[in-house]
Amino acid sequence: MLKKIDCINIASLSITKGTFYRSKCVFNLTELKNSTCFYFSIDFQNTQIGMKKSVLWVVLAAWATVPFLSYAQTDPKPKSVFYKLPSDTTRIEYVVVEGGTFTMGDSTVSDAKPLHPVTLNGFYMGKYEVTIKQYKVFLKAKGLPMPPIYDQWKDQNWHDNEPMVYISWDEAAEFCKWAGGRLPTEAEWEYAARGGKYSKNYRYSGSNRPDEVAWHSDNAKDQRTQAVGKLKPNELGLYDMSGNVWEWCSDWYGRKYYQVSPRENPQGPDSSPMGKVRRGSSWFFPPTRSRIALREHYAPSTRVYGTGFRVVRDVPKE
Ligand SMILES: [Ca+2]
Repeated sequence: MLKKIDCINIASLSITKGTFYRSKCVFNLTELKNSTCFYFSIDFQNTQIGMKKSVLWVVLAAWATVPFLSYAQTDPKPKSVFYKLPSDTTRIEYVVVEGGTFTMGDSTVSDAKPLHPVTLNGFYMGKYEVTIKQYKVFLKAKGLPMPPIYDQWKDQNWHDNEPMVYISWDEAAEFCKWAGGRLPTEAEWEYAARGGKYSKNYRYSGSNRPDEVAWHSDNAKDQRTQAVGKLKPNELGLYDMSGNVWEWCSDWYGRKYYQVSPRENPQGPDSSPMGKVRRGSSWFFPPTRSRIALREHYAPSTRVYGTGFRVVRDVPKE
């Protein structure tokens, strides 16, 4: 991909003798004939092309323009917004997820059948899983202690840039409310994990190769949570939707819910003995578990080393 600075260089290039570079191509400009015609040669991928200076300018202008067009078509940049936490200067970054219709579910997964269209309003979604640093601000404001680490992790310390874990669904929901947001619905989570309107239909959130986007049992260092945002983001710019920690969703889990789900902004069943939905898998599970479509559930009171959350906000009314 041509960087902007390269375009500027090309635009301001004085065509004389010399060599310049664009992406992986090398242009050797050699004045062939000292005449009014100003012929030049270009060595491009071992092919020498001679042309008039006037033609050369047209070629260079077209060459410089194409990357901008392809950039606009293939690399959209969803916007981010920041909101400060109530009691501190610490902020949470949210990606603006435009509403739309997508196909939810997976016909090969027993509790993710059938494939069904879902239409969602737009929302803001936390770019990262909520970190320990951010959660500490909440605990301090509420006068609450950190939960105990009861796992056999070699390193028993809390690392600020890792996702918060050992929190129940209620605690996660309370944090979201305090921060001015809420937990995502299961449909919002899946829509965002699939890249929203920019989806490239990956199997994992941002790639077909889990190692590129997800911390899982085969690549998580020290067999524990990892700092957020270190792997490749998905099409929306969201990190760690697949892997690192499971993420609590607002819905109760319904094994057959997809068979009866309303099309617009589904909220999940009214209740369930199987607990709340959590999605995306964690560092503890094998890579295949972090497939976007797979569903999971847990009792809302459960606190474990592999379940965290991220915050969603409704788009402010104008
Ligand atoms: Ca995750």
